[in-house]
Amino acid sequence: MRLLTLLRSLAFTLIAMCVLSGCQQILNRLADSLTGSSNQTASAPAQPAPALSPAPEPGPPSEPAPVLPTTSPAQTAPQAGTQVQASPPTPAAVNTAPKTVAQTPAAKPSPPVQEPAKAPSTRTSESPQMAKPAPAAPSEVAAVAPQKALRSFRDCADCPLMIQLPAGTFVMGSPATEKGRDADESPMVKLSMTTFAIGQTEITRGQWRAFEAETGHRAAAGCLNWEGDGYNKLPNADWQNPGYPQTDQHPVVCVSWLDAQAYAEWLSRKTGQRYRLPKESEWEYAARSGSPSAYAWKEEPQGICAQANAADASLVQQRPRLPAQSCKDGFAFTAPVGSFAPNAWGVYDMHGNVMEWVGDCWQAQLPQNPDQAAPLNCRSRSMRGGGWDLPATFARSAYRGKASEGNRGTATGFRLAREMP
Ligand SMILES: [Ca+2]
Repeated sequence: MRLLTLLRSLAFTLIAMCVLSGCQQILNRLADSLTGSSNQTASAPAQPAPALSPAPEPGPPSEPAPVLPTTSPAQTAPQAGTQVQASPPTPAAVNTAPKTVAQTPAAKPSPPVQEPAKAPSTRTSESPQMAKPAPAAPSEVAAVAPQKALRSFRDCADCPLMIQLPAGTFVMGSPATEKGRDADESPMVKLSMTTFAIGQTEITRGQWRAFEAETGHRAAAGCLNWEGDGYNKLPNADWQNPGYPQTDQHPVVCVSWLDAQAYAEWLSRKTGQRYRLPKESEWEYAARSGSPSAYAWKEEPQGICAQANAADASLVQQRPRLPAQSCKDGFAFTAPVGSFAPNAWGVYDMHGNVMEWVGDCWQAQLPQNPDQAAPLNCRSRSMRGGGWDLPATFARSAYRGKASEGNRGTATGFRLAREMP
């Protein structure tokens, strides 16, 4: 009886729970608990979340590889285009290209121009120009140098004697092998000369005196004197009193390029002919008179005392500080014009005695086209020929000096050229 009562109360409880919370779920739970089976595999824990996180990790190492090739061309392209169009490929080439472009124009001219003097390696750069003409010159000029046939003339009684030089070719400048030469005697150039006349001698003090008397031109006092280690201006020195004795047969000194220009213009007006200072090319043509060597007489400087008036032992007795040849030429200062033998064309004192003004503006290199008009505003003028105050090397045919056109010097004079109609 008691068991029956217990069953009845259990059944009653179940019915009541069904009513309150849903019979189906309760029945399912009851069945599950009785059978031990499970349908829960379809719910929460089966998700693959742990498998996703390792997947992106292997990605990062491989990422830079595809990125690099695309970014580097993008960076180099604009540089190559704007700076140097010619060198596209590597960044290194792009960076260095602007430097090389900037350097090349400056670097090109300097080697052939500046270094010829002593470095044997640089001879090769000049040899094509030098080796060719040097041997050719003597025979060429020898063919046009019949000394006795050269015509000489004066355009007036007091005018300088002029010698008409033959047309011909010659090589201006000195080879790298010439002793004592300077870099500005390069590059050598072969020139064709038309006929012209050049003064047989330097303009003398007597001729200058006549010019000043006739024109009223005055070459001012104040004359530069070579002291061996620099120039000293002698304020009271002038062409009449240069600081050493002269006669009217000596070359005039202490005259500037501008003074000489005035003399040439006066003589041109006086004669109706075209007188002027010789061009550098004309001066050297006349000095060489067919000789391709350093001096017209084809000898080394040791022999200069027999040929020309340079700084010598006579001078050292008067001016002990001046470098000089050890031989004696007999003249401490200027010599009367024509004291030494003329060259093959009958022209005197192209080597030594006084340094001679020429018409050209100074150029650091030999002018390759001497007929080109000179710059209008040049202040430095070329000078040629050495002088009584300088050793023989300055008297070489190719030696080039320069000075301001207003300077006057105790060893500076000039001679004239005349154009032939
Ligand atoms: Ca002398």
